Amino acid sequence: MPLFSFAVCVFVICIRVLEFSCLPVGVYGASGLRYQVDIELLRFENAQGLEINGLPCDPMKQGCDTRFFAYLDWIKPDEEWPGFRDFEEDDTVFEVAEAVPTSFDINKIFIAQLCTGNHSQNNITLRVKVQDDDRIFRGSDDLIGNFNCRFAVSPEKNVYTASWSEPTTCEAVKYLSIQPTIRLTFRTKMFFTEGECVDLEHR
Ligand SMILES: [Ca+2]
Ligand SMILES: [Ca+2]
Repeated sequence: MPLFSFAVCVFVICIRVLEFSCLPVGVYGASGLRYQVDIELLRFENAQGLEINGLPCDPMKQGCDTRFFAYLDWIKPDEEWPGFRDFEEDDTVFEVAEAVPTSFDINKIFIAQLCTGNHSQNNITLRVKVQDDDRIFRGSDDLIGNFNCRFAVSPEKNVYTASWSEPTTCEAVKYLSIQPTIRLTFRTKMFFTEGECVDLEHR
């Protein structure tokens, strides 16, 4: 691996879920101040175990095999779903171990490091797709909901002064209708950091 690529991988922009692992992505020019964004998916509510169309995820009301895909969109955060890019298999971030219960805490944290000079947007959107995983055995996977978790960029001075925002409800993307009993919540924390400023380019 070229030295430059290695240095970028180690020092700069990673989106991480649970553990730090670098995405095989390119980088582009650096300017501005570097800041870190932490986004935590808090809880998912789907007490009735529904798909987006209002039907039960699986026959006989066996619950939902809930699976979450997510990516952080700071390139086109204000655009409509799905934003900057489509979802990929690698975007899986969380799966429930059991089909029931269908409401549960998630508590998964994303971390990204960005540069103020590289993008003019004042907002960032975590795009989250939630589906009932059926995997061949019970037919095709079913969509439970798509969500835009939007927040404004407002880094604190440093990690010591930064604190978590209040829990916020993600905006459900309308598909014919919206299931009001299905809700996803998140919170954020942002602060300026030391170091070279290099930004991420999505795959
Ligand atoms: Ca199903
Ligand atoms: Ca299922």
